[in-house]
Amino acid sequence: MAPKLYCTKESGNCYKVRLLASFLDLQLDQVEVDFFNIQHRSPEFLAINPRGELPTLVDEGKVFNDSSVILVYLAGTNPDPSSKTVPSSYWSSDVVEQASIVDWLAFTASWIQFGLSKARAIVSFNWPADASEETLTEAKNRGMKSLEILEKRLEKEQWLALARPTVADVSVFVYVALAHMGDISLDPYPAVKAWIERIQGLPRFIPLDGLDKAMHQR
Ligand SMILES: N[C@@H](CCC(=O)N[C@@H](CS)C(=O)NCC(=O)O)C(=O)O
Repeated sequence: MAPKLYCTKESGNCYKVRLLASFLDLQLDQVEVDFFNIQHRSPEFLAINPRGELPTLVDEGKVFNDSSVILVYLAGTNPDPSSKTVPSSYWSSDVVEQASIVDWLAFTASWIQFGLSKARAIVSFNWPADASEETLTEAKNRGMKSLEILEKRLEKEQWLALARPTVADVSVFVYVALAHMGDISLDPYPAVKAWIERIQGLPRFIPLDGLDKAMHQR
């Protein structure tokens, strides 16, 4: 049976999982959760993921509550479409290489989540509705700082870790590509823009369609 992905269509964190699944040619059974009507905080959903967050993946009784963890699980337990070797090239069986990938997953969880992702949620979805101008400014400043960090890295490297596409790139990519939805321009970051194009050129890339539609403009 295909792993069950609880997701919502506007969510970049959910898209990361769908993108990796496409790169790996994996089928997912997608269950749409009505985020803006707060279905993710219903007792039924909290019984699956007590954090009340999307995405959540359930595979043969195992539950994964976080996009980075889901990426590691899927990339680590499946081969690339072209090879029979597990783990796929999006992960590694070497612990030092794993650590260099996890470094960027941690960057996503702190810098991207509370910077570019938060600015997009406030500007384009009015989420949370009570976010102040100060909160938005903090998110945008963090977002721009994270783009500076990425720019320096990508001036020297084609990919974030291991000199090949990995879950590090999949994880960081989406909210960077959607920075404009948080009123942040990518024009000062040419190496970041070139990296976005490289990811979009990978075989089996799926477009951001639908993710780039705002429900609200501040
Ligand atoms: N660290 C989590 C963050 C997930 C997250 O914040 N998801 C959002 C949707 S994109 C959510 O469910 N937020 C709950 C809320 O705001 O009530 C991950 O990367 O999976």
